Amino acid sequence: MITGKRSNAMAASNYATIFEEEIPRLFKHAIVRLPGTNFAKGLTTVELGLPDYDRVVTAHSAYCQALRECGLTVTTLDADLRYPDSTFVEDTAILTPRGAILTRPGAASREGEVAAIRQTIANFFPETLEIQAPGTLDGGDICEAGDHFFLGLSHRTNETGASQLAAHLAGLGYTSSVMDVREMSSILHLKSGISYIGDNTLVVMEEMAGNPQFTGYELIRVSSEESYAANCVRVNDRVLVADGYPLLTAALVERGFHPLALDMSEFQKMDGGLSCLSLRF
Ligand code: CIR
Repeated sequence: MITGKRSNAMAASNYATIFEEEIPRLFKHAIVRLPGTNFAKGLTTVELGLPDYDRVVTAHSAYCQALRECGLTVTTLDADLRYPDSTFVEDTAILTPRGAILTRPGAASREGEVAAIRQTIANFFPETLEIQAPGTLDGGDICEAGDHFFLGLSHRTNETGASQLAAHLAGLGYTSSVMDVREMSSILHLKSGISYIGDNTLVVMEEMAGNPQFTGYELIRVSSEESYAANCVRVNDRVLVADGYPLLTAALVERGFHPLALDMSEFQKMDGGLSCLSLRF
């Protein structure tokens, strides 16, 4: 996407640095985990019925294919029946261009997922930092926006976990700020409500759009009837979005983004969003 702002920057060579900062970082790899046959035994707070396993597998496969179409090499881990929620790999780590931080998921049933993915992450990031007890933190609460990270406090991520992560990120040269979403019963994680899609643009649920921390960003507001779609993912030239949310899709196109719609209905039944199905780096 070449915006007017970016075209101007391209024309003026002394703004080369600004231009570079505006390029969203290029992802080359993704890690995913196949959903297990006991996927429906995972945690959920919504009452949308039980997911259909065949449809889960088909949708997961389409998701992986979309990542490949975006140019990523996908590492696919076997299903892990010990952890029905383990296909939501995003919650286990924060991967940045400057280093990886393993999390400590806030739900007891998911704690072991980190040990199960540790070696795979170590294959790409030889030195990893970690969130330690009593800190808890789910990757779904962490929204990267260039060199700044929004850290969600939720019923999964506690203040200790967020402050440990803030210290780790500061050590890697990133800034961060905390956003408390514990009172927002409609979302599980911060990133259920906001997504950074590059080009200084945040996709934000309408009820969060007034947050002063978003000053200076371009906002794409997601209306309440489409709030599930606020969790979307910029992957190189495309923005992966949940299928069936025409207002957001149109708003993305209008701003020059290239949405790629994916069926998320079965994952939604388990409180899962698009971002949580992969770790991208
Ligand atoms: C859970 O409750 O932990 C899973 N059923 C859903 C996790 C979704 N993760 C995410 O959005 N990052």
